[in-house]
Formats: sequence, C-alpha cells, structure tokens
Amino acid sequence: MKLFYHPGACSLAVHIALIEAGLPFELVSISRDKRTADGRDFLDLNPHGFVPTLELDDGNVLSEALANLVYIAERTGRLLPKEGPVRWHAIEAVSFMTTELHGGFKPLWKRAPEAEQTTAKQILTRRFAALAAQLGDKPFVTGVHITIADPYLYVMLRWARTHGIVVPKLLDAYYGRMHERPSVEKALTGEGLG
Ligand SMILES: N[C@@H](CCC(=O)N[C@@H](CS)C(=O)NCC(=O)O)C(=O)O
Repeated sequence: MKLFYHPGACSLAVHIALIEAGLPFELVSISRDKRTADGRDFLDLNPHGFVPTLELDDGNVLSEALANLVYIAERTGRLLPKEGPVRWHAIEAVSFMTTELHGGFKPLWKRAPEAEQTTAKQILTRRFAALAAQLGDKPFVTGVHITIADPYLYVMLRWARTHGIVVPKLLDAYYGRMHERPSVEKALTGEGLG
C-alpha cells in the first residue's frame, strides 16, 4: 500500500494511524505540480489532487481522510471498535474535524485578508474549546483507548500551534502526550519534520 502525502498536512494523521495499526506501507510525496515521487501524475490517481490518498495493494485508490482512517481500522481491527458508542463517536469526531476544523484553517493557509484570518482564528478557538470540554479528563478523544480520532486531533493541534491559535491547557497536555508516542515521532521523522 502507498500513502500519498505532503509533509505536515492532514495526511500526517493517516500516516500516524498506519504506524499505530502496524500496516506496512510506502510513503510517496507529491510535488507542487502534482507529480508523485514515484513518477506519476497524481491527478490520474485522485482527480481532486488531495492528500491523504491511499493506493491499495489491489490497485484501488482511496481518498478522503475519514475513509482512509476507517479502512486502516477495518483492515487491522485496531483504532476503532467493531460496534458500540466509541465507534460512532470516533467517526463523528473525525467527520467534525475533517470538515469544521480542517475547513476552518483554510483562510489561514491561503493567507486571506487580515479580517478573514482573525474571524477564522476566533471560530477555531471556539471549536477547540468545545473539543477540550468533550475531552475532559479522558486520555484520548473517545475514552481510554486511542482511536482514529486521535491522530487527526494531533494534526489539527499541530496546525493550531503553527498559526498561533491558543488552545485550552487540557488540549496542550493532550498534544504533549500524543507527541511523545513512538508512532508520532516515527511519522514526523518519516516526513522530514522530526
Ligand atoms: N476532503 C479531503 C480534504 C483533504 C485536503 O484538503 N488536503 C490538503 C492537505 S491538508 C491538500 O491535499 N491540499 C492540496 C490542494 O489543495 O491542492 C479530506 O478530508 O481528505
């Protein structure tokens, strides 16, 4: 299996999940002009041009972070219980983050006008505060075990730091714990961010 990625992008969540789940994979970077490091036009694989994208061993190409994460969990029986509230809440959390949180960063990445960036930061600050309240004293997003939601929240918090968004102390502590996980260290090193 191949994971197409940009260093530090949302694909980092899938990268961490692959390592946590113990699935073998090859990491393939994409250049700005959408060429893959293994010499192909990335748009032939994913016409939207987005990472993360997985190319499965049977040739299937699977895009969208949520689908990638659920695939990894289903393949390995890790990071997502087969049934019960933790499963649904983990999927709910990833869905919220891939849309409302990830989307909230767009004005910052695109260097939108100052006023737009300020509004984006205010919205993100409120969303992180709500996530902190949901996390409470749990070690992971949905409870005592790591799920597909945790690598994604780690990446969103990493972005928050990059953009100077102050998050509740609880999330800072959570970030610190995730950052220390061997899977995270390995993924960051793999992407040249170690
Ligand atoms: N809906 C996609 C969005 C993924 C996305 O926005 N990926 C960004 C990196 S974090 C990307 O590939 N950007 C490149 C581009 O916009 O051309 C998902 O959830 O996976």
